[in-house]
Amino acid sequence: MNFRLDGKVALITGASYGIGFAIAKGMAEAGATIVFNDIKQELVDKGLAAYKEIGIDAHGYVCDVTDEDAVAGFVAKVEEEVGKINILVNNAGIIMRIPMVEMTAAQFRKVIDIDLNGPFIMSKAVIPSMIKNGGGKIINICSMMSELGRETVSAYAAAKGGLKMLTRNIASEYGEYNIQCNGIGPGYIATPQTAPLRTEGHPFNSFIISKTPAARWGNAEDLAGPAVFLASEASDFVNGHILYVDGGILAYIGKQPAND
Ligand code: NAP
Ligand code: GCO
Repeated sequence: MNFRLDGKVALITGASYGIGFAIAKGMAEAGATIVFNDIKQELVDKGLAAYKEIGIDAHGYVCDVTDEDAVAGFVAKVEEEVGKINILVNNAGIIMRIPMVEMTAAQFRKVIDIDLNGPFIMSKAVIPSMIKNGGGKIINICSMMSELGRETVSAYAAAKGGLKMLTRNIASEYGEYNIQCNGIGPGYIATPQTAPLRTEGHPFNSFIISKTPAARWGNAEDLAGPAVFLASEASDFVNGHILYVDGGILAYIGKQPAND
């Protein structure tokens, strides 16, 4: 079994901070060279400084994952400046929490564009050279909302449900080229994205803890081990799978009101 990533180039989208940063850190510890992008130079600079602080010599680029031409240029530049991309993690994503009937079609499209079209655009940009190189790993960051719905997140759930099926389709279409495409479905993780739900006294905070057998929010670091596994040779026969890393949420009905 080989869980090491020595000599591999891993591109993690939107990884200046949050889940992407923790996954990149885990992959760097396993030996990979880290490349990441973000939409603003300021965030790329912040990310580069944060990686440097923990001893990682990462390569950061400005690129919007929804811009097909920019992505093609970005991937070509990475291949020229860093090397062939062996691992792609489609992590960049946004959420808008708006009741569906109040949401505009433009807002809905924006979420779908970043959370679903982005992974499609990034994946199609790296797959041809993965095929030429004899294989590769694509990891799509899905969600509880790939399986469950809740009030206010219609666009996000539609995008993450779609991302689950894009994952299975990439596995189906390119598995014969030794490309494994799997998803990670994080539970509720303490990052800037969920900060508005975790404020002191917010009812959602205790709601999530009561829904999670682990009785806590996840940390971004909880995703690192599963991501390294799915990026390594140890998972070479795992394809089209969504690995839920949720402290047990999907297995659980939620805390009973009284223990009887
Ligand atoms: P986050 O803290 O908001 O980080 C997301 C990153 O993506 C940010 O750096 C963001 O940059 C970047 N980004 C947004 N739009 C982009 C674009 N068009 N092109 C390139 N980069 C872009 O989110 P997170 O909580 O770490 O989540 C990371 C991923 O995990 C997302 O796909 C999210 O949906 C998913 N997820 C999160 C949770 C959770 O509980 N936190 C659970 C399940 C799944 P800006 O700061 O400029 O927006
Ligand atoms: C929300 C949350 C979620 C999580 C995550 C769950 O408002 O319900 O932000 O959607 O971030 O994706 O897995």
